Amino acid sequence: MTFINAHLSTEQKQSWEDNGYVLLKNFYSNKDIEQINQLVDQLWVEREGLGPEYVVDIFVGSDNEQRLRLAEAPADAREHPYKLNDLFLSQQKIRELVVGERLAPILGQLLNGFPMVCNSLNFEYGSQQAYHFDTFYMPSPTPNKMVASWIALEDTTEDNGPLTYFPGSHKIRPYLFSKGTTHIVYKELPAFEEYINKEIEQRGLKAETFLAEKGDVFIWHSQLFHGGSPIKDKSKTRKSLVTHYFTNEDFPKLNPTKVCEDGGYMNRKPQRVPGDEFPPITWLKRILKGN
Ligand SMILES: O=C(O)CCC(=O)C(=O)O
Repeated sequence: MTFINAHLSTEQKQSWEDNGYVLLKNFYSNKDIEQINQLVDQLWVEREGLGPEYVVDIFVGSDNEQRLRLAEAPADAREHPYKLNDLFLSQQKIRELVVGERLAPILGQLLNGFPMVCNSLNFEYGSQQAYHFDTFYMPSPTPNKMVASWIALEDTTEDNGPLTYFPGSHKIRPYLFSKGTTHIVYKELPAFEEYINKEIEQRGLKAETFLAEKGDVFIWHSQLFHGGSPIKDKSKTRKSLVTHYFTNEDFPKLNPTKVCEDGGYMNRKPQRVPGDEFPPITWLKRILKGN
């Protein structure tokens, strides 16, 4: 399949090549975004009646971090950093935003393939996640056949934990851990850090932060080194929606559910929570093995 180059401007294509990201300013309207914010509000209110497909990580970044079903989350969990996982599995409004007819052709162009959502994360606060490559967790079978979109569900400021990244870091040769892949081996992080710090210094790369406006969409390359800045004012929310995509071509046995002509999503099981019975193999490993 060949994808036409009709959706991105010359500057945006240049930014993808040079910096490893594309910014789509004011891409979604206030109305589009408010639908998502209202949906999240409604899910929290009605959570006790929700099914097992609603999985949340609560108290993220603290000693009390845990993964559980949203139905079992205590009300105060919403006042601290959390990740509401994979709403695309059940919510059409999320699918339409993350891989609907407006965004899917752009993702397809960047991936040169049929974009397929593999996971989504709704944040209400900054993630404060350490700098990382997404290929630590979701390496695509074919290198560079994965991208992520970040949709601003409200404005970002210096205080509420903006997204941060090193433009140009996607050109750094991917670090291979001892298993010969980019998949993270935690005890080898010190060696990785030595490698990446040296690369960043030699290339003169400088971290930038993205002060987003509600409705902006930022798309990054799977090898862009990025993370979440510390939240300076803990009372401030920073609502955002992050989605990671593979291509259908990389998973020929999968039959993604189409959201529009140009994109779809993996119709897969929700994430396991502690206590679940099914075998101790993650959905991603199952998919990578082709079953
Ligand atoms: O939104 C953020 O702060 C970072 C999210 C992120 O790094 C990710 O989901 O890969």
